[in-house]
Amino acid sequence: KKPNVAIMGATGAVGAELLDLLAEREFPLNSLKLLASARSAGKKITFRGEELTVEELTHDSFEGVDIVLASAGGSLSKEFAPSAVKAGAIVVDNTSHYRMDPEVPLVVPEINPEDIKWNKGIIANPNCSTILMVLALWPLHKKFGVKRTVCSTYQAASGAGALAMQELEQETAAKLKGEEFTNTVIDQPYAFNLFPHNSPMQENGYVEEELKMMNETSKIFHEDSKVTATCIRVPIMRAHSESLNIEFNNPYTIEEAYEVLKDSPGVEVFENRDENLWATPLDVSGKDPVYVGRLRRDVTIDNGLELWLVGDQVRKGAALNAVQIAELLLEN
Ligand code: A2P
Ligand code: 11C
Repeated sequence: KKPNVAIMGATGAVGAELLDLLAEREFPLNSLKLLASARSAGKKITFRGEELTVEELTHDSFEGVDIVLASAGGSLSKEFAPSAVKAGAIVVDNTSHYRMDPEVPLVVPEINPEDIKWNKGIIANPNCSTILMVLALWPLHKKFGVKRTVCSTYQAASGAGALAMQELEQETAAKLKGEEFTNTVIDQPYAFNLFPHNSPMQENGYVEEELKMMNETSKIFHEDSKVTATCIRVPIMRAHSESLNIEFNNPYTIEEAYEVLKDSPGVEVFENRDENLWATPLDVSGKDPVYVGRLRRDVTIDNGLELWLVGDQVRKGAALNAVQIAELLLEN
């Protein structure tokens, strides 16, 4: 039987991408319910040629729903996911709220699809920066044994939502005209600027986004992974970039590392060494894979590898990973 699906946060950046992916991948659907805030209730969205009306999210929204794709923010998932589970639905949650809950599997289908089986109604989608990193890290780890990873990110406005993308555009236009601009979504000057990720500062000096990358990787890999991260917000509209410095337990060659990545699901090698051209956010926006390149030996240690990766955070970093989880649910 085809499932009844609901999207929580259907009018947001990830919500729009979820709609595109359900259509593009011909996801089997009996019905599709679009949920958002009261502000959007009544709004029409065309899906596969059919006009659907956005409804206000309430605790009664989940009657008869089999799968909920939740992308409306952590506090709303906290409040509404239990109601969805009570109504008999499985929630694929894109927010950070349930990710580290030991009762909730945290899944990247290319890495730990088997974890879906022990879900108790909620399955968490990892943080976008984590998903992009682990897609490259996992196959290398299986082959050479990763001892330690240092990650630096260059994160786009899309990670902060549709309103942040709009604001970056408006701020850029204003500054080009020499006008004053007051930021309201991102709380500091963003156009022509960059800054450590705008998530809460933790006691140990990391910001929350960095800790998410570190902790989620261990949960996905089912082992204590040594990852340290510096997350930076850059004035890019969409697609996150990351530089990884990886130390392996075992000797490796650059050729072998390329072979591993070429054979890895969800990963594409993208580079043009002769012309010094590598994957950029503009190249990969709207694309599914995580693009890796610039593999080179870290000359300061024995088994060190440097690499560059770029992935569309709204797509594989969020909506695509969630739809892949929903597809696995249907298979099972
Ligand atoms: P709305 O457009 O009605 O505000 P983004 O992450 O791109 O900012 O999107 C957030 C999503 O979460 C939007 O679909 C937004 O709907 C939805 N949302 C925000 N607040 C609420 C709320 N109180 N109830 C339901 N949905 C909400
Ligand atoms: C960003 N990764 O790019 C963040 C947003 O844990 O789901 C997503 C936060 C999360 O700003």
